[in-house]
Amino acid sequence: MRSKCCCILVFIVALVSAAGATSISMINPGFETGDLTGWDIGGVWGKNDSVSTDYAHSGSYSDKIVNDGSVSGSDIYGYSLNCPVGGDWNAHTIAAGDTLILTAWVLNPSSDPLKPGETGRLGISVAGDTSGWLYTYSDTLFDGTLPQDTWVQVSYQLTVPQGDYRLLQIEINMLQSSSMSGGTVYADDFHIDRILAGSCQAGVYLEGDINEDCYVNFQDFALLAQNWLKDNYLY
Ligand SMILES: [Ca+2]
Ligand SMILES: [Ca+2]
Repeated sequence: MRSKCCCILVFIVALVSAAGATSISMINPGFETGDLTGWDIGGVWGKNDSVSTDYAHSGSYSDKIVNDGSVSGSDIYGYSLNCPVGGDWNAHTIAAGDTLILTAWVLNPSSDPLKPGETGRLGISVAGDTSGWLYTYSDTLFDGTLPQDTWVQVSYQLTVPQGDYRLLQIEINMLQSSSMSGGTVYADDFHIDRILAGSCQAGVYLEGDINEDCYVNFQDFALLAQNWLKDNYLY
């Protein structure tokens, strides 16, 4: 009886381990505090952005990033930053080789639509004790061609490079074209998944996982048994 329980326990542990992907908790990912808690720390981590009730993908609030019509310097873009691990330098939760998948929902409002030349991206920044900062950004994920008044999900992923890097912040930004005024985008419901390096989700399969479903079990054995003692050594 005891050995049977042990077998069951080992099987459960194997299933949990095989899951591989985990969500990284964020502070206020849907802006439902009604302000920029978690996003705007001391007014430093955002620009031309605010929390709005104009639109919401879920709940009552979303992030509003505006083009304020400025045409020079750092005023030509708006952005919002979040530190998913609380900006904790010692939070060694994100290891080199892990893959981070950042998703968010964005909306192009008919009341103030994105203008030609305005582009939006997602960003993931990692940093290390000795490696310094690494800022990475997606290609353009949305622009003036985005359907109006419809929430669209956008996604960007990064495999953390080897070294002492770990995740520190994520970002959404909108860059306006020069001499262009107007154009706003709303963003809501950010989410981050981490895929562990060496996991099945990262495309690494255990030897014997013939059908590559992340488990080595009787399904794989059945596939093996189908051809047991057969050969296709052709002359
Ligand atoms: Ca919301
Ligand atoms: Ca399998």
